[in-house]
Amino acid sequence: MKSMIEQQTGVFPSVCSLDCPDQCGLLVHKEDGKIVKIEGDPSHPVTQGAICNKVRHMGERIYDEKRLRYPMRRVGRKGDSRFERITWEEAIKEITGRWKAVIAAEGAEAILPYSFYGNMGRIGTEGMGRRIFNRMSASRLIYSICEAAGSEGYGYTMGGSYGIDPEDSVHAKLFIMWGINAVSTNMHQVTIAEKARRNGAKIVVIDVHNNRTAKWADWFIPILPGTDSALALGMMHILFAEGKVDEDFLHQYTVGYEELREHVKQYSPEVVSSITGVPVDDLFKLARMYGETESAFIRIGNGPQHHDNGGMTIRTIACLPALTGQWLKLGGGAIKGNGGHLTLNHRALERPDLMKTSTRRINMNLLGSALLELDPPIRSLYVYNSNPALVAPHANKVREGLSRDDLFTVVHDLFLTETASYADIVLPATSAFENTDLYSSYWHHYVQIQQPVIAPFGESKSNDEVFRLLAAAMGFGEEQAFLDTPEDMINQALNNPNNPNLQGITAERLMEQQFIKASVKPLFPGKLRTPSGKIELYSKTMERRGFPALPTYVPLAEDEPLPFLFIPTANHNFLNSTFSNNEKHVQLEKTPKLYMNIADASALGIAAGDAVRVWNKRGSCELKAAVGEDVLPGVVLCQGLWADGETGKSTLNALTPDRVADMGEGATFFSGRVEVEKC
Ligand SMILES: Nc1nc2c(c(=O)[nH]1)N[C@H]1C(S)=C(S)[C@@H](COP(=O)(O)OP(=O)(O)OC[C@H]3O[C@@H](n4cnc5c(=O)[nH]c(N)nc54)[C@H](O)[C@@H]3O)O[C@H]1N2
Ligand SMILES: Nc1nc2c(c(=O)[nH]1)N[C@H]1C(S)=C(S)[C@@H](COP(=O)(O)OP(=O)(O)OC[C@H]3O[C@@H](n4cnc5c(=O)[nH]c(N)nc54)[C@H](O)[C@@H]3O)O[C@H]1N2
Ligand code: SF4
Ligand SMILES: [Mo]
Repeated sequence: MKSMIEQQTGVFPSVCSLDCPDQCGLLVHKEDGKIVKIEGDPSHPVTQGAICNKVRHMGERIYDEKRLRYPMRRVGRKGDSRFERITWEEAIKEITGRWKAVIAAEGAEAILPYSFYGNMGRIGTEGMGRRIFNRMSASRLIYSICEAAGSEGYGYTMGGSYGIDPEDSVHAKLFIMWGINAVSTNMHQVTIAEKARRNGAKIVVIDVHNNRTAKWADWFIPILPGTDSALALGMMHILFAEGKVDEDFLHQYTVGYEELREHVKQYSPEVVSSITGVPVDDLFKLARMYGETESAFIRIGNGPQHHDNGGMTIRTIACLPALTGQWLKLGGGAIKGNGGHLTLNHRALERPDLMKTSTRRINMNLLGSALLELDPPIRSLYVYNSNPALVAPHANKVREGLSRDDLFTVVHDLFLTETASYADIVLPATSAFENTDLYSSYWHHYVQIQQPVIAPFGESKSNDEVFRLLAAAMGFGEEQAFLDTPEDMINQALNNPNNPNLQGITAERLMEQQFIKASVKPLFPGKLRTPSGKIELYSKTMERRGFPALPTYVPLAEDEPLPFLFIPTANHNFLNSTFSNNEKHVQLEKTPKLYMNIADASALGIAAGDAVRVWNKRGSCELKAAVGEDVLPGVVLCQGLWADGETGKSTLNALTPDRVADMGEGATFFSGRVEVEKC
């Protein structure tokens, strides 16, 4: 049979590669060898034929005239975006030549790979790339930019990234969307909630922004940023006080509920209201709603954990379902992330055993200081699947680091991103539709495969191919780890003796079936992967590590003493910075806005539509004011990681702090303070 690439016309099954929980099944329509339409796969049980606007317009990105076609070498100053065309042979020779010299002079720790999940394919992100840098014993990256703080926090309570099957949430009667803009960032959770709503379910949104998701809710509860743990503790106070807890469940499946009962007495409705800005009556209403609804589901988003106290906040919210025994009710419980259920065999995939010595680990949230301050210094940076000049905190510091003349930087991407403009060598990447790869969602329970649908664009190559060329030129090409094919690696990753959920799923079966549901069992009745095997309301591990053992409200760290807390979050039509350089998606978003409360705007003489400057000691941005009541006084908020554009003044991360959160060395994008003035 002809491969999908060879078939010039037809409809081909595929999977969305973007860093999005929905991980949709797709149908890609081709005519004369070109993608002409992308739609949701109607046979995929979660996607059910519906996909987002972003990916319906993905074709425009795949064939965007700005896409990189061949390798290039820098000819201008760093950041100037002036390059000349070179061949792949020249590129590989130059990169490995420089690496060999760096290793001879200063050791391989002077080399730092920097990557994230611009393409969620496990082979492209965690396969050959991890193997080659392990084999070289390069510095190791800590992948902490996204969910690290919340995952550690949730893990203390629940033993790992384990929640319910989102397909079961259709049976819930109450949805609490807690700090997640799901209409934009998890659309199929919204579809499922809509179905439940037709059966009488109510939808509550707790957020700092009256955004699309808040407007869709039955009840929107605005909250002051970084105070969510206080709200959850206030709910617990009322649930215990009014006898709305499930004593049997607490007794059987939790540890520390008696300590918690005493501990939450201090979080009276009045105290909590003054911390959170949520009125006392609303607090009672919410707690009673939660305590009295037979099946209540909490979808915990990224918002609350991108703060200084993010880990503790998520750890605290994660305790709520235990109080009312929700985990035993169909559709009840929570999802923060579900990655734990689909854990692959990372040792087999990434081969940490290839490392000769244990090398230093570098937090990706601190890229600026890593490049400017580390001793011994980083001499070479290799970036793929990520655009740190836009997405990493304290962007001006990152760019100062990238500007270093003595830093040899390679960027592999589909576009000449802001990061690539600082590269010495730029390599063109294939899109996900041009590769073979394995996909496992961090929300639903399906494992999926991508097989190439179209031929590589120009001279572009996949991550996997580039790392093989680099490995060969480094002299590792004949070692087995670098001979494994993508199919071998998929099977190695799926063969995880510690995860029975994946048993029987193989590359061959995926090629036949496209997606396969892992056999995930409900969490309860059962034993968790916490030290006690139970839900840890009281955590001895946390105590040992210097945290309060019980869930606690910890105020945000002190930033600069400026009037506004600045929340730069995701938008509807981009995916992080992906699409921010594609005309179609930019048109849909129009312009970067700064949402502010009318009381604050009036005091500063700012009207809707005015150009405003937002600044702090880290940097400044120019945005357009959106004035109203969508955020509380004292909060300003924007959406979308905008490309530099003409003015180069909309890099929101120029303002964000590179402090790390309380847990997981996570990012604190939403805990910075700013001043605002009319331009
Ligand atoms: N369209 C689109 N979809 C995406 C992405 C995208 O950029 N665009 N990004 C993808 C990625 S990588 C991720 S991690 C997810 C993230 O998706 P989400 O989990 O939705 O995360 P965010 O959009 O960062 O923030 C969620 C919400 O938290 C709110 N928030 C901020 N601070 C607080 C707080 O202190 N308390 C409360 N209660 N709310 C707060 C924000 O207003 C926002 O509405 O989405 C993925 N999907
Ligand atoms: N202010 C603020 N900053 C944030 C966030 C926020 O909410 N607010 N969100 C944070 C979060 S949650 C995350 S996850 C990070 C995401 O940060 P990143 O992971 O850096 O995400 P993207 O901006 O989408 O950049 C991915 C890049 O990978 C490239 N790419 C795609 N596929 C491939 C491939 O197959 N090979 C190669 N070599 N490249 C490829 C894309 O073209 C794109 O340039 O951003 C974080 N930054
Ligand atoms: S970005 Fe998310 S919602 Fe859109 S197609 Fe991809 S997985 Fe589905
Ligand atoms: Mo993320």
